[in-house]
Amino acid sequence: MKLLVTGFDPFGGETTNPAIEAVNQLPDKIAGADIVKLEVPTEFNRCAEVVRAAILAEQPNVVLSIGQAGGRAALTPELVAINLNDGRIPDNAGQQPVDQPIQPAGAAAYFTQLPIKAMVRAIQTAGLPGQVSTTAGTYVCNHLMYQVQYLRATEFPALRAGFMHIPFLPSQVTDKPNMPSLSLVDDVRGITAAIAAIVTE
Ligand code: PCA
Repeated sequence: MKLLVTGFDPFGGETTNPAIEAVNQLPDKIAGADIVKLEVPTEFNRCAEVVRAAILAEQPNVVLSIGQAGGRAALTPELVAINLNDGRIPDNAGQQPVDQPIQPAGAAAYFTQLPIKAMVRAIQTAGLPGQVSTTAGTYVCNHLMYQVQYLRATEFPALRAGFMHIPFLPSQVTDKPNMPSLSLVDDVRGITAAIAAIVTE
């Protein structure tokens, strides 16, 4: 089995993104499955083009995308992606779509094919905070989760795909009062546990 694991680059004025930091530190094999790592730009549309090219090149069985969700206190596998771009802030290319469909002819929403409850149980069993999330937001993360599902619906029917948001790193919250964070070591442990659940489920 081969998993393509993607991580977003820093955005919104941050100098780091725990997503790509953690993805880069994942082992090359988890529970016997091959792990291919990919950095993706925090840009509407281009993030999906980069992932599509990697799917074509690597032919993964599973795509798991990771993004930062500042304010969350847990590793949160996402249930659903919705057909909406609504940026609170511009992306890294200066684009800020508001109230726009991602795919005008696409479904209103797609559910993940990943075993998100088993992933959450694995994260919790590793001694880390994990919860199912029922909203990936309306920014670039939801956009990428939706676009990969749209690719599955239109081009890669055998693919299973999903998304997981992770908290800020401690270094990102030094000046943010009452803001939760999780260490990079714990991010890597939690993502590894979640991937093992995908592989063995
Ligand atoms: N988080 C943003 C986009 C990139 C990232 O890591 C989001 O939640 O939409």
